[in-house]
Amino acid sequence: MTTVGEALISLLEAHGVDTVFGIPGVHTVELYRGLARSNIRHITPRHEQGAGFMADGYARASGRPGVAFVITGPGLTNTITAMGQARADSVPMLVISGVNALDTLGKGLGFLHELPDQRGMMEKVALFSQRITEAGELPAALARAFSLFATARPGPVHIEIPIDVMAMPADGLTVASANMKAPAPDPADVAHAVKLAGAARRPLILAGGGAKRAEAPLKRLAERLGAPVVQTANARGLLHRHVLCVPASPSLKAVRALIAEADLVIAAGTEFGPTEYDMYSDGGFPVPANLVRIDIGDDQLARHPASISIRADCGEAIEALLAGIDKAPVPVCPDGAERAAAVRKAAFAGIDPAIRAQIHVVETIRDALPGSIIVGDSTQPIYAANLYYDHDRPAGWFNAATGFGALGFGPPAAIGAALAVPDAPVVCLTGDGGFQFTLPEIGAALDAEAPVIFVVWNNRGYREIETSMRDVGVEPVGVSPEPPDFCTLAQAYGIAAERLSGSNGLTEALQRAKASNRSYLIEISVE
Ligand SMILES: Cc1ncc(C[n+]2csc(CCOP(=O)(O)OP(=O)(O)O)c2C)c(N)n1
Ligand SMILES: [Mg+2]
Repeated sequence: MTTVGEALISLLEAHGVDTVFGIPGVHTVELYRGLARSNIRHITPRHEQGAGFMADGYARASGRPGVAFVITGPGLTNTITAMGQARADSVPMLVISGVNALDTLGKGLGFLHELPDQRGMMEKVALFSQRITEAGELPAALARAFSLFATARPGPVHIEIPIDVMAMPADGLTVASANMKAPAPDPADVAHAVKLAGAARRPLILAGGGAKRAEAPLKRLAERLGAPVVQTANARGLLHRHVLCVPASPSLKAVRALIAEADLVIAAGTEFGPTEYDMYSDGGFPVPANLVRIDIGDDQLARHPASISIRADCGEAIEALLAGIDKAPVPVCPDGAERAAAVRKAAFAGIDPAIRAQIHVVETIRDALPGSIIVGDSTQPIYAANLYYDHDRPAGWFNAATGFGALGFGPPAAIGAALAVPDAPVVCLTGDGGFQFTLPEIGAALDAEAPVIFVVWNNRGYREIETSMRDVGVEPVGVSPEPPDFCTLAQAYGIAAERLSGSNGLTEALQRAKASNRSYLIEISVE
């Protein structure tokens, strides 16, 4: 006999899942019956929030959905923060949890791990939450999740399996085919956009996280139009060192001026979120007159109306635009590269010198470890580089400092990234405060042989928050939690560690870390 739990594992394998992040409990032991015999690798974090963030980092680094297995009740509530982050950043994540036996649900009898309405709670954060009440429902539920990940803006999905259902017979279940084809761009919309491009003299491209796997067509479009490419944090790594690359926040004055003077803006895979476009809450983002939006999500397109809304995968839509542009008399903007260079210079010059020094720390990491994935937490050098920083690898720069902004994201997300892309060096850059949220996950990095280099920016407290208090005349309170001795802690876990005074010697320390081929911790003691 095959049980539902065993069938679930086979179906996940059939959907291409190779890793799950989870903490088992009595409510999920039946999920592990099939796992032990499968080709799926199981990674055990130290807390379910870590499972969610690892799944997130895995997905962002690889483009493949991240999967978590958690128990009902506290296992799932511990995962919600990571699901909130995945929802905000459109990250494909499948969370599979147990739930108590079917005939006990909703009665409030006080069974172990019971919540009043687990699915109702999950529906508020997940794209959908579905309970499996009999074996036959499982293939379609999974197909629904994987199809959504591929054909709309992705996000977290929750499937719960009651403990009695997990053990039920499920012989003969086969995988339900999921529609994985993203909507194709409407030819009339594309033709309309090509016409606008034909009339434009100062075109510009805004690239968001939705464009990060479309570097080749994006580059061709930028070059064909002579259009500077402004990038949100989630797009960084595209067009590294290209003459048209503007790796700078659309909240910066100089970048906004460039956008304001554009007579055509093509926005690819960006939600115009205020933490990117209005970081200083001054409402000064210039709404472009001729705006062509490309997005895979119709709900997202509806939120910010545009002259033309193209619902499609960014890469496909850009290819379609290029095909149209090649057939039409569309001019190349002759001074795009010149204007991009001027804006890069002005944007960087407009940033406070202390923040520029923090950007330099991130550049030092990039240059010491070419082609690395840098996963950030909410700490000063990450905020700084989100303002201005040109990463050298598409999909190689991500953090939770924008959007949902969950502190503690960095360490587990970096572990997920390292497991997803084993040939890239992976660096987690975290502050002393954020690191303490998820510090025990360094143990999971060691177990999983994920050679993450943890770089801790230790300024002894929640400095960015302290600054925010001082800026508005609030006497700082609650912002100086004393950090532990991170190096001794790392060593207690069996992880080599070294402390630097400032960032001097960072390059050499990173090279030692990389050469060790294991997890490693570098503490930057900030004066
Ligand atoms: C879950 C969560 N709690 C609280 C915050 C608010 N918060 C944002 S940054 C920050 C301080 C982080 O301190 P640290 O990691 O040391 O970075 P620093 O600002 O000192 O560089 C806090 C408390 C948050 N973003 N997320
Ligand atoms: Mg700090």
